[in-house]
Amino acid sequence: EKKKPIVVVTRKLPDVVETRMMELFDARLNSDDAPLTHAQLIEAAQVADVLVPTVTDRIDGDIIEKAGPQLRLIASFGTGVDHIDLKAARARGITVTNTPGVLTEDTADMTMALLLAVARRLAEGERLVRSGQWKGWGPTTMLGHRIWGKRLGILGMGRIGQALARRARAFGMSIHYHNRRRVYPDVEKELEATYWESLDQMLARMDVVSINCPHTPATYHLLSERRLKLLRPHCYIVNTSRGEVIDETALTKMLSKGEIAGAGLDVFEHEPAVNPKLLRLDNVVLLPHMGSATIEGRIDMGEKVIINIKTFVDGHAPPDRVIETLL
Ligand code: 8YV
Repeated sequence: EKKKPIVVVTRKLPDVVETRMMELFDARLNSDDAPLTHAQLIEAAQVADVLVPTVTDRIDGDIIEKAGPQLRLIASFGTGVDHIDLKAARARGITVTNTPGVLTEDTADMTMALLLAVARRLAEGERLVRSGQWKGWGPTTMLGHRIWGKRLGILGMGRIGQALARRARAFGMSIHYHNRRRVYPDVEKELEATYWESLDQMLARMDVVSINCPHTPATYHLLSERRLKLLRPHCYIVNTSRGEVIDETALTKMLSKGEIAGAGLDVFEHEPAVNPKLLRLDNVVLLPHMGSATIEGRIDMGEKVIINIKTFVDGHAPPDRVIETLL
């Protein structure tokens, strides 16, 4: 019988996923779920045929350089691949895969939840009730803004952007988007979406802006201080993509000064660290990177990782190979 590939998994995954991995592979699991240190990741890369990292493992050039020659595949548990040095992997002939598609709807749900939460002051209201300070209903207390009839600008009209657009339309919002290229005409038509070739011009006209693009060298601080200043003061920002796409320091400053109405953030520039000034603001809703955190989604992600590994070790092209030049 062929020797089973050594698959090193860096974090605790759902039981069903781990059980299946143990059946199929020589799986080395991390039962205590503590993120691996840089040194531990190097050790892992020296024994693994396949490495299964998550967003919390920075697989940099150093780790890839020190990996043993047996490491052929990095099958990431997640869709974003900004934690992996793709160039270094390619230079070493290591294939990289991710798990696109299965967390689209969950992430779009969470984006919609954040959008509603920030515009309708959900977290603030909840804090008020819990504090015991609620003095009762008043006609002018806890007023937010309606989202019905408002313009949503989606930055990044991929799978998640489109799933968000479908939801937002059901809530009566009009859809605007900026993307490197226009989406297919039938998709644009279905979403009744307006394409803005100029991001700057779109930003200046929106009521809500949602970040749904990946973090790549081209999107790092895409919402720079200059661009944030184009937003109108009543605009809300929602981010379920990656913190690095927004200049968090500039955003925090503008939120404190009321130059932007509010923000719903599921991701941060230096996770798990959060700018302490953000924590003091009432007009923000802050979540601990839980956009795709559903039991069903995590199992689907695990299954996708398994299919990618299995296909690869059987000598075929894995379905979710990441090609860095396409990002
Ligand atoms: C995951 C994510 O929780 O897939 C992504 O890109 O950010 C999240 O959905 C995480 O990445 C798992 O590694």
